[in-house]
Amino acid sequence: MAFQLSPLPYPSNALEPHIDARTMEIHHDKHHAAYVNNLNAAITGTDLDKQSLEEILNNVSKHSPAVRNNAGGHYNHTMFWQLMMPGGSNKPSGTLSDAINSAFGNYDEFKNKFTTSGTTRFGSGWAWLVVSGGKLSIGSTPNQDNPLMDASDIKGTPILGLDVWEHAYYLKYQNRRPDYIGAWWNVLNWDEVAKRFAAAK
Ligand code: MN3
Repeated sequence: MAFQLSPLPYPSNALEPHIDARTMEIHHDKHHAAYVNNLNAAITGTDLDKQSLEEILNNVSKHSPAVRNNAGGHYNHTMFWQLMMPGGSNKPSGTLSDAINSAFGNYDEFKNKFTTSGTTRFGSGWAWLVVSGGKLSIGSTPNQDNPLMDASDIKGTPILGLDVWEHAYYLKYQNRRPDYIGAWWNVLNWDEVAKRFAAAK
């Protein structure tokens, strides 16, 4: 087995009331598990089973739709769980805060722009904060695409990602994606974003 599903880094009810336990269980144990299983099925017996996830994503335009969707799904969700924590953390500080202010004006402008990127993504996809050439930018991708993919419109190292598929919020928020995004800011782990920012620079 090339790739494995890691457990959630906190109990499934740890993000309540913002993200409910049942949604977390189905999202991790069913959706994410399926991406891992389908990715392994798609690469078994090919030379992709010796590549890292990042290598597969970097050249994804050469691979099948099954590899693209499931490699993206595995990468995106692994990152997504780590980017949340019970109760959230303090707003960004230090060099990350400086980079946000320099790219977007201030924290509130950044938050508005990122929220808009998530609410306006049509259908299923992800909103991203990306580092490229030392600079931050915001964008979104459809389906399970991400900014590491050679096929992506927005490219760079993702340091923050938000799942806006209906499976991420429908049980609690139904069609109210903006309410889900508003609640998600409360469980955001900025320390993890800062760590990824430092590594990406
Ligand atoms: Mn998802």
